[in-house]
Amino acid sequence: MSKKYSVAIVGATGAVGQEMMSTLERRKFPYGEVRLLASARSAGKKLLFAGRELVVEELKENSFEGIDIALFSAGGSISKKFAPCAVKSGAVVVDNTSAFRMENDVPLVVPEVNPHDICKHKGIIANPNCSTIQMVHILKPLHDAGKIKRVVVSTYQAVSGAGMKAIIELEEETKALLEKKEYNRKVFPHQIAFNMLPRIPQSGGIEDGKYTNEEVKMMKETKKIMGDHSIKVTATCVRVPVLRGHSESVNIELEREITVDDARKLLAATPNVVVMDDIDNEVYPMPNMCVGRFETFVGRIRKDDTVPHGLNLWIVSDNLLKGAALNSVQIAEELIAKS
Ligand code: 25A
Ligand code: L14
Repeated sequence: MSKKYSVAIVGATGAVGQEMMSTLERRKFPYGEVRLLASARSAGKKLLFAGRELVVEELKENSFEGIDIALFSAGGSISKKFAPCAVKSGAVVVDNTSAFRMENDVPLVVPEVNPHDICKHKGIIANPNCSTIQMVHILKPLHDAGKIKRVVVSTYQAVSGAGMKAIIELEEETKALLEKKEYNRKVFPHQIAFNMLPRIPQSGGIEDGKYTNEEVKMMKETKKIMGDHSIKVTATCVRVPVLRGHSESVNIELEREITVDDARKLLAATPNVVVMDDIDNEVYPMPNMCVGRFETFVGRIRKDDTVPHGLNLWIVSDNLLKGAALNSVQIAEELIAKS
């Protein structure tokens, strides 16, 4: 009989945790025991997994006994405190937060881009930022073919990136506005319904000349994942009133020419990428059609004549899947394949 792995999900009741559970099932991950962990608020709650009811337990330092793989998605401070406990218990941690991503001995992995980095882990493997994952998934084959010198990206990010409470805020605020009722915001600093916010808050900090944390993450993580610190990246990250699915306008400047046709061919041959590029017939990726899908979608591929070897692209993916839960489960699968 093939080996089964005990899996813990930290933050199981959250927007990402729920997708981790369904992704383990959908991909027929070789799980044995599945342990659902969350805060004391959720302890005792029953969640359906693979046709069985599992009881959510409160996350504690000794929660990881007998666990092989721990998937974390309960925020950076929880990971900082509890990931070392999981490692001490003998588990390998796949961490979905920004807590360890830029640390030297923590691999930052997108399995289609840098699977070889996984084997360098010392107990923790980091899952990159959602906007970065879908961008590098598309940029890697173009970089290999023509060496990317510079990237200018603008994101259009769904509210689910900010968790379950943000999903509820967009729904309730939209309803309140349509019914001309009062609404008391709890998550976003301004109205998000019928509006957009050019700031993705994360731990409330702004680094490096007023770039937001999300923008800085895209700029730094791209270099680490692609293993090339010479790529220049500048980003503007915007929250839009979409529930699920991040979109990105990406402009790249290459060292060598790649024609639009060749870019389409390279991308169509890339695992888990779908090219949807036929503007005359209204075919292009949109967030509503990527919900629940595992792939990264790309379209609107155009030559940019304003620089020597420029291309414009439009990239869309489900931020809770490729951007979070799916990428984490794929990392766990690679880990097993390499062990
Ligand atoms: O710190 P970061 O990295 O910046 O991340 C911040 C947030 O971003 C989400 C995630 O939110 C995280 O909290 N996130 C992280 N990485 C992400 C990624 N890659 C990401 N989002 C997208 N992509 P979330 O809402 O999706 O998930 C939160 C989960 O974390 C659990 N949690 C929180 N504090 C915890 C904890 N688990 C253990 N110990 C702690 N101290 C959280 O579980 C959830 O699973 P929960 O038990 O707190 O509650 C979930 C249920 O309870 C309700 N609820 C929430 N707050 C309250 C509440 N009910 C009453 N009062 C409250 N104050 C929720 O409705 C939910 O049903
Ligand atoms: O760094 O709020 O993984 O949309 C993912 C969700 C950053 C914030 C991360 C959001 C977070 C992002």
